[in-house]
Amino acid sequence: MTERKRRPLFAVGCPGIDCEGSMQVAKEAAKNGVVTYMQRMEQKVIQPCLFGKGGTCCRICSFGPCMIIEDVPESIGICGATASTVAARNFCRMIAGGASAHMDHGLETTLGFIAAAKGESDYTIKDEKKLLDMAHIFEIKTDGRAIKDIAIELGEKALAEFGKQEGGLYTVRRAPLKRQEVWKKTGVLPQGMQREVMEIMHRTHMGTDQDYKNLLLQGTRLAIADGWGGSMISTELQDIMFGTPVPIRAIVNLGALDEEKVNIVVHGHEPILSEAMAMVCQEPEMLAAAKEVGAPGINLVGVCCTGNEILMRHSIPVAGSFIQQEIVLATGAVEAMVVDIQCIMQSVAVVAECFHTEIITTSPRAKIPGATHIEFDHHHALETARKIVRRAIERYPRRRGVNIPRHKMDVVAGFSHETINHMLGGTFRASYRPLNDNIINGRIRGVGAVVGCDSAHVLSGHVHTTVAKELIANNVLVLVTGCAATACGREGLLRPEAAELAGPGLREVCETVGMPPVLHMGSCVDNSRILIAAAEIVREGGLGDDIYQIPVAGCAPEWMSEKAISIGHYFVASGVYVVFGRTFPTTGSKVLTDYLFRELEELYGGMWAVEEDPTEMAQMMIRRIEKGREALGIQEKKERVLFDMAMRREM
Ligand code: NFS
Ligand code: SF4
Repeated sequence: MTERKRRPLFAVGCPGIDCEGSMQVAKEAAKNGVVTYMQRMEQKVIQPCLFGKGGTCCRICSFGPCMIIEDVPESIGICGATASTVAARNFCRMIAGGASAHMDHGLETTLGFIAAAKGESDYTIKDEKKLLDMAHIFEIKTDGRAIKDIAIELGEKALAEFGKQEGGLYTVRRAPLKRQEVWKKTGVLPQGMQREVMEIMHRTHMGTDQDYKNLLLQGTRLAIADGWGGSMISTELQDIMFGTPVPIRAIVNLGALDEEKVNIVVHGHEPILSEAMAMVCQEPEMLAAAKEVGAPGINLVGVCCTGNEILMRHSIPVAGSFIQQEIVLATGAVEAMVVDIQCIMQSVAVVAECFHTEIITTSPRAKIPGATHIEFDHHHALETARKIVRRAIERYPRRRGVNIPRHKMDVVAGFSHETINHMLGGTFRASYRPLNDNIINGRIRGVGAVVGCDSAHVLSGHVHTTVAKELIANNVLVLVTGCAATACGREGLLRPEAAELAGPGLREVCETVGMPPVLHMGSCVDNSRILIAAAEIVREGGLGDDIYQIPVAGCAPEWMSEKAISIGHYFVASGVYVVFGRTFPTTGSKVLTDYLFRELEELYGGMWAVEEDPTEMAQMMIRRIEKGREALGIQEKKERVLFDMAMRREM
C-alpha cells in the first residue's frame, strides 16, 4: 500500500488505472489492436469545449448555441440569458438526468417487487422485518395481515410514489424532523418523483425560469426526491426481495476471472437481473452443460454497481469497476458480458468483437449496436437467465489464449445501515449509541463518505484511495459505495487489516469490533443507506438534532456521471459538505458557483466544493468535520484510555 504518483502509462493524455494488472492487460491488448478508453483519449483530436465544461453553453433553442462568458457584459445569449441562468439550467438538467436514472431503476425494482409479492416471479420476500418496517413508513396496516398482502400493498403504494402529483413522499419522512422543516421552509419538499423531473425540463425550456436561485430550488426538490425517494425505495425493496446485506468476505479485481471456467460478467445496475444469474449459474444442469464443452464450472463475476449488488449479497466477486469494463473483456477470458442499464460503455461491443465474447443487452431501455438483445422480464427471470448462461457456455470452445492477471484482493463488504447498527451496537442491543459515543469521545473524529465513479482523467483509483487513506489516518470512519468502493477494495482498504492504516482512535474501535476502517455500503442507489445512517446518528442523540450538525462530510473524487451530480446535490440539501474532484460543471459562472459553494450553506447547512488534489480534498473534509465538532462542543479530544475488558464488553 505504498503511495503511487500519477504516471502517464501511454504516451500522452491518459493517466491510466492504479492497478498493475489492468495496465498490463490494456497494454497487451493495445498491441493486438484492441482499442480501449486509454487509446481513445489519446486519439481525441478535439479539445474539450471550455463553455461546455463550465456549463455556459446553451443549446436549448435554435437561436443558439450561445456560448457565454460571464464577465463580458455583451456576452449573453441572443435571448438575453446570462451565464448564471445557463449554467443553472444545465446543472438542473444534470440533476434531472441522474435522478431519472435512479428513479427509473427504482420503478423497475418496484414492478419486480409487486410481481414477487403476488407470487408471479421467481423472487420472494426474504426480509420480512424490513417489509414490516417499510409498511410502517408507508402507513400500511400490518396487524393480523398476511405477509403477502402487506407486500402487495407496499409495492402498490411505492409504485404510486413515482407518479404522485402532490402530498409528498413517504420515505422523505425518514429524514430528521428538523431537516424536513428546513425543506418545508425553503419550499423544496418534493411532491412526487416524475412530476419534479417534468418541472425541471419545463423550467429549463427556453424562456421559462431565468433566475438561477429559483432554478436551483427545483433542482434541489428533485435531488431530494431521488435520494430520499427513488433511490431509497430501490434499496429497501431490493433488500426485502433479495435480502439485506450482512458482512461477507469476497474478492475484487481482474484476478477474479477464472482461467478454466466459463466466465460470465454481469454489468450495469439492477440486481433483478444479476440475482437470477446468481441463482442459475450453479444449477446442476448448467454445470453439466459447461462440462460438456470442457469447462470445469461456471464463474459469475460482476462489474460496476451490479457487481456491488451481488458482492454485498452473495460474495460473488467484482472483476472490475466502471473504468475496468473494457479491460475485463480484453483478458479474452469472458464468454458473455450481460448488461442492463447505466455506465455501460458503447465500446464494450467493439472490444468484444476482438474476442469470442458475446455482449448481451437485457433491458428494453438500453440496446447497443453489435450486441445480442435478450429481454429480461420479472415474470420469467430464471428462464431468461438460463438461456443466457447456455449461450455463454456455447461460446467457450471458441476461447483462445487468455491474459488474466493474478491481481485480486480480499474484501469484507455488506455494511448496510442495519449491519453497522448491529456491529457497533451488538446483536442483542442494536444501536448507534456506541458509534455516537465514539464520535463524542473523539476516538472517531467523524464520518466521511467516499463515493462515485472512476475518472479517465486521473490515475483512476489512486484518487479514491488517497482520500480514504488520509481520512482514516485522521480517525475518520469512511463509508464507500459504487466504483469508489471497488477502488478501495483493490487497494486492500476493505479488509479488517487495513485498520493498521487508521489513526489510533479509529484503529482501536475497528480492532475491537473486527471491522475495516472503510465500510462498503453497496452500489450508488445505496447512498440512501448513508442518508439513513446519518438520520439514525441524529436520532440516537448527542450530536445535534439535524444532519448538518453531525461531523460528516462526503466526496466523489473521480465523479463523471449525472447520477453523481444528483447524489452530491441531495447530500448537500441534506446538510452535508460535499467535495467533488477535478472539475465542476458550473465553473463558467462564478455567480452560480459561489451560490453552490457558499450561499447554499445558509439554506441547508451543506454546500459544494471542488478540489483536484486528493490529500487536500481529505483535509477539507477533515476541517469541516472538526468545525462540526467545535460547534457541538466536542472538539477536545479526550485523554486516550487503553481498552479494558469492561469497555470491550460495552462496545
Ligand atoms: Ni455510480 Fe454505479 Fe460507477 Fe459512477 Fe457508474 S457504476 S451508479 S455512476 S461509474 S459509481
Ligand atoms: Fe441562446 Fe437563449 Fe436560445 Fe439559450 S435560450 S440558445 S441562450 S437564445
